Amino acid sequence: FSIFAKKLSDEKNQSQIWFPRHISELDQCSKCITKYEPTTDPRHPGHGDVAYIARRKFLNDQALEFKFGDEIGYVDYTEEEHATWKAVYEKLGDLHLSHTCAVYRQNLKILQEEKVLTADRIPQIRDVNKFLQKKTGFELRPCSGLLSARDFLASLAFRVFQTTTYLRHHKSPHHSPEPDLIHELLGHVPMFSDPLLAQMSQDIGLMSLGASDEHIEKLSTVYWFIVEFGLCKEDGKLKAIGAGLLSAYGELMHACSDAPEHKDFDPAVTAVQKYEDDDYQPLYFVADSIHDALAKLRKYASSMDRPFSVVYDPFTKSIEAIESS
Ligand code: NLE
Ligand code: FE2
Repeated sequence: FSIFAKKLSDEKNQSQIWFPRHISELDQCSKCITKYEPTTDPRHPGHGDVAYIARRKFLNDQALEFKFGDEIGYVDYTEEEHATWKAVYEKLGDLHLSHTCAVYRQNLKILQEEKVLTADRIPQIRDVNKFLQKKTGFELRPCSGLLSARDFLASLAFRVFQTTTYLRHHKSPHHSPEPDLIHELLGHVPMFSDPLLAQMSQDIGLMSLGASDEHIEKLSTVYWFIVEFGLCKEDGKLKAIGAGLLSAYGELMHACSDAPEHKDFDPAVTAVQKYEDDDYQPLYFVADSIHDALAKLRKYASSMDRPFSVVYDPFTKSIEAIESS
């Protein structure tokens, strides 16, 4: 028995699953998974649209070049892309006031007042990061598509959010089964501006470091149901906290209506629930509040056994693994 936590010895480190120890090592966490690509999937609205496919590849290739420490370049979005952004932004307008949680509404308002989000122009990631740094220290890092759950969650441990830079196809602006820049900006950014939600996302990230594949699967399912598709109750009404709802007009209405099933958020139950990644969810989890969801998640974390715990040092942006005694 020792009252001092020991650092993991190098020998032990080698038998462990690799994970990034410093924010710069996220450069090794950017490998993409091919799924739902307009080049190969006939269900994709951009399937067969040569110009869209080329544009998407150009933006993805640029994102892939990004390395830790680089300044994020300004992207010259096309008028068509600005128009898609505007269509989504304006259509969501009133629904954002009636169907979203207070945290979202407050932060959206600040983002609009500070002109970080405006209807006419797609915001630049570099400018959004200035705002987020001031609010919670979160930062968006360009990535070139879907990442493995392990890499994606590891980034969250450092308050880094891997962000797609291409836009959804203009033919279907109001729902996209895959993430795109509009979803990242309208769904995630206002929520990452909130200290509790930022902490919750980082906690899920920290829990994932060096975890078994089975635990990664569970954590990514919890992430899916709370950070992407979570609801909460406010004044007896269902309100969205999940980014996947906040950026999709139809599903936002659907989720808060009586049509789908609603269950209380309980991480242990949520972690093994099957989900839909092509269409609207048939089932949503409802938290009492973001605060309550965070408390439940922290309790759940203590039930996930790992032979070590991790400590994040925000000054050096690094992780220390502490062997359990
Ligand atoms: N359904 C969301 C949208 O249309 O913006 C994207 C969800 C990504 C997981
Ligand atoms: Fe997302």
